[in-house]
Amino acid sequence: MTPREEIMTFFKALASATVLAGCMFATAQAEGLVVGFSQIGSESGWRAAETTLTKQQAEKRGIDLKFADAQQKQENQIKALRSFIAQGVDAILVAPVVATGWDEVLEEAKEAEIPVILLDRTVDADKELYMTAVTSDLVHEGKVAGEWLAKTVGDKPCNIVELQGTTGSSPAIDRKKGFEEGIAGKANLKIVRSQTGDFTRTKGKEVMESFLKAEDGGKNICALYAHNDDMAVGAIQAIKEAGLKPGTDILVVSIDAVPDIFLAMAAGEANATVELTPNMAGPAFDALEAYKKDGTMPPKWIQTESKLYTQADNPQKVYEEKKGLGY
Ligand code: GYE
Repeated sequence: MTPREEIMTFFKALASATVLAGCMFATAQAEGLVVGFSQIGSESGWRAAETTLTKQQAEKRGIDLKFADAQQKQENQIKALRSFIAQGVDAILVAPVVATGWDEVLEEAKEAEIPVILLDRTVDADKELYMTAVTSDLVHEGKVAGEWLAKTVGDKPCNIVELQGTTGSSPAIDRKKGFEEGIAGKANLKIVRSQTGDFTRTKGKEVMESFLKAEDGGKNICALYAHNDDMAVGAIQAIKEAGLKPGTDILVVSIDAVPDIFLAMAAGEANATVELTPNMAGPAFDALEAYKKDGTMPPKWIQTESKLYTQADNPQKVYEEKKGLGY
C-alpha cells in the first residue's frame, strides 16, 4: 500500500468511527428518557399502525414509553396528560381526538416545563403551548382526493356522498375543506350527503347504508369520498350488499393508504387513496432528542408527505409491500 493509500485508509476509518460515535451519542441522547403517549384509541388500521410504530421507535431509542389508550374520549386523554405531568415525564406525545378543549391541560404541562408534541392531528390552542405538531397537510390530502375525482369524472354529472371523520377533529374539518377546494368550480360535482362515520369500518358501513337508502338504492350516487380508508372499506361492503359495484357504479376515493384499501383496489372495488404515513413518532422523537441534546427547538409544524395511489399503481404489489409495516 502506498503512503497515500495508507493515509486515505486511516481517514476513512476515522470518518466511520466518528459517524458511529455520533449515532451512538444521538441514541444515548434518548437513552433513559421517559415519554408519556396519550393515544386516541384503535379506531382504524392506520391508528393501530401508528401505535405499533411509536412503540417500536421508543424501544429502538431506549425511550421508556408510558402508553395510555383513551378509547376515543378526550376526558381520558386529559386525565392521561395530568397523570404524565404528575409522574414528571420528560415529554408528552398526544394525538388529540378533537381540536378544542386543550388549553388548560397544555398550560399545566407548560408550567411543569414538560414539552408536548402533537401527533397526526392539531389543536385550536396557542402554539406556545406545544413544542411541535407532526402531521400531514390534511387540507392538501382532501384537495388531492377532490382533484382526482374531478379529473376522473370530467364533465359527467356526479353526486357525491361523503363519510366524514370524527366530528370536531382536525382531519375531519380540514379534509372536508380540502376536498371542497378540489372540486370547486365544477358545477357537475355535488356533495349530496355528508355525515360522520367516526373513522371506523362499522360506522362507515352503517352510514353508507343510510346514504344508499336515501338515494334511490344508490342509483343517484356517482362517488364516495371517505376521510379514511377504514370507512371506505365498510362502505364498500354496504355498496356490494345493495347489489351495486363499488369502484364502477360508485367510485371510491379515501385517505390513509392502509393495506386493505389496496386489496379493494386490486379487486376493482376502490379507485384512489392518499397516503398518510403512520410513522409520526420518528420525526417526533428526532425533534425531542435534538431539544434534549442542545436545546434545539423544532418548527411548530413538522409536515409528513402525502402521495396519491390509484389502480394504476399495481395495488396488489403495494399491498404486499405495506402489510406487516406496522399494520
Ligand atoms: O386518517 C384515521 C385515524 O388523525 C389523520 O385518524 C388521523 C386519522 C386517520 O382514525 O385513520
